[in-house]
Amino acid sequence: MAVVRRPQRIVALAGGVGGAKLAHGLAQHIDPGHLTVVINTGDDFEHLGLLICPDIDTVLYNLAEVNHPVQGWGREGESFQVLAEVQRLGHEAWFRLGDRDIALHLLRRQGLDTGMTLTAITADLATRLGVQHPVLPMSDEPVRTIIHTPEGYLAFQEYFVHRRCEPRMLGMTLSGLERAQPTPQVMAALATADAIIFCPSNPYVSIEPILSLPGVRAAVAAKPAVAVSPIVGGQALKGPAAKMMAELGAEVTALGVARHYGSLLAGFVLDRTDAPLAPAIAALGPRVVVTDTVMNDKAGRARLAAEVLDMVEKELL
Ligand code: FO1
Repeated sequence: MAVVRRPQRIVALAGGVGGAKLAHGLAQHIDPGHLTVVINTGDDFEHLGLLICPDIDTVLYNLAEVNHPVQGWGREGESFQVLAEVQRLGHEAWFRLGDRDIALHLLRRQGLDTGMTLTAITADLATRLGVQHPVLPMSDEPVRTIIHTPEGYLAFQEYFVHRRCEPRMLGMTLSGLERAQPTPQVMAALATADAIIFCPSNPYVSIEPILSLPGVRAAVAAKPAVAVSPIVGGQALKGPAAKMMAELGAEVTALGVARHYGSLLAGFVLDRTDAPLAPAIAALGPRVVVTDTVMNDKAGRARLAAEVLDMVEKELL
């Protein structure tokens, strides 16, 4: 599909596979000068001497169209020889880091060791992968999502991958938030944006860390923002968003998502399955679009992105 030059400047907030899919859809319509993707880094962790940034890499791999086609994260055509050897040498291997993925992580490690910021390293990796749209980590300082469970505090990937999200979530904290700032690049993108899009990412563990950085929520509140619901028919399309919402006492519906974002929203996009909720969401304030939000392939990503952009252009600007 040809890139349609849309004059508006869009900032997409993203984390996880749903966020990467919509970012890829948006990138099919908007030239690199007008779309910036701001990424959650709360899922990041140090592992085997490497800095793993799942949400950054998932967006990079999806924009470069080299992502694993089924799981969404990681590389297509991946092998796991290094991991197998790590396991043979007696180290645990619950985090499935593939060989190609490790190559990218070695370059990230080298960049960090030479004093580059995560923002500069991400821009360099994007260039190497042929990604032209700016992909910005939310912060260059470490912020780590900690999940509170009846068993105690669990680091995010320990909870998410190692424990498969099984422990009940009682709450979360963002370790390091008190020392972290959004990057100047993120603040500049927000300041010059005509509209912000909250991708269909987990509202708690993907979008909330970005909004929690000093000044970000206020910068977003100053612009028209549209959220795409990650909840369809009471289920998360991928990941633990529905389970988390239920455990945190939120209503596990698109309406619950709209309530969570509250007054930040000028627009809301929900799936046809949830059309009966549209009036209640509209009553909260935002303009509402009902459409197919499930992105099954590249064309589906582009189609949903076009609908979101049409709403922004026709109703919010
Ligand atoms: N998710 C899993 O469920 N299991 C894994 O072993 C796993 C490995 C992995 C390696 C690199 C990477 O960038 C992502 C990876 N993910 C894995 C996904 C990731 O942990 C989550 O999707 C995100 O943190 C949630 O947004």
